[in-house]
Amino acid sequence: GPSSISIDIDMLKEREVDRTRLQIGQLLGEGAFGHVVKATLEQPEEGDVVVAVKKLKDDAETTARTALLRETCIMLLCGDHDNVIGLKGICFRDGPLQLVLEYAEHGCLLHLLWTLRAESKTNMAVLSNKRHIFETMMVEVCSGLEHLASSRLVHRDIAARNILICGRGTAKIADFGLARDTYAVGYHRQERGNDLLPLKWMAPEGLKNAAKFTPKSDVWSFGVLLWEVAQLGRTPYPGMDGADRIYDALRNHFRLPQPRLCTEQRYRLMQQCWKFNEKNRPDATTVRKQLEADPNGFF
Ligand code: ACK
Repeated sequence: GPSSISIDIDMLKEREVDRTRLQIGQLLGEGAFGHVVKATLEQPEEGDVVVAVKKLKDDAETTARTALLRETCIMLLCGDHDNVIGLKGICFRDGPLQLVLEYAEHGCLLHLLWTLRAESKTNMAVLSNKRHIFETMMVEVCSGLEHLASSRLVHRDIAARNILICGRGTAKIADFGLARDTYAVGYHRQERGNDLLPLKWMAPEGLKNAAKFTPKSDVWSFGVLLWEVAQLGRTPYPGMDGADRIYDALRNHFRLPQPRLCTEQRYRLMQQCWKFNEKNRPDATTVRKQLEADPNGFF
């Protein structure tokens, strides 16, 4: 597979955490090949801190192990940014590989949107009251995307389910399970037959075989994320399934419809993100500036 990314063993050692410093707590969630558990990391000097630990399932196969190692490498290459979930350390000695991640106390954006939708049914005012919170989160995700692009990384799975909300409501990009280093890899084929690919968030160049992903592919997905926010966490393209079907629809100029809860201007921004040719899409910086210039685009 396209696994030409490499990191130095010293980069791992620098970030090593002794696994005996972790007190494992409750399960936070399960992904395709691993679990995420809440834990306390003992830090005698700075004080203990709550973290999220990502680890493989006990029966994980080689492909899953490789995937977690790849994710580790990507997070190391990415480096720290306020709007990317932080890697606090890595456990790799005396047991299976584990990632120690910054804990997001408010969970994922998708769940917040579902809660907001439920609240808005009895009280429409919550939408205008909370508008600025969600506008700010979208600006923050854009800042995170700018950082990824400057590190030549493509996330490939930007979606409300992968935006985590930390203390003081800061939005952070999480789950680098599908991320790629475009500098080292550039071109790669879609993993055919993998039902778990986020087809409804993927740019056409990602839906096609032998596709080239660029940071502009993440801009497409960001447009779908804007749509998810305006639709309070509804699933895009209901009833439309299969990469070929979605690709054909996009090729024929079909796009997600304008949500009721966003302005014309905000919908035009989404449409810019969904230009078929990636060269015609704005970059994350341009998208962020447009969001900042239009602080009442949602709800
Ligand atoms: O949507 P969730 O509740 O938030 O379910 C997923 C699950 O684990 C599998 O990824 C949750 N999760 C992942 N990383 C973190 C984190 N750093 N802090 C809190 N929850 C997390 C995620």
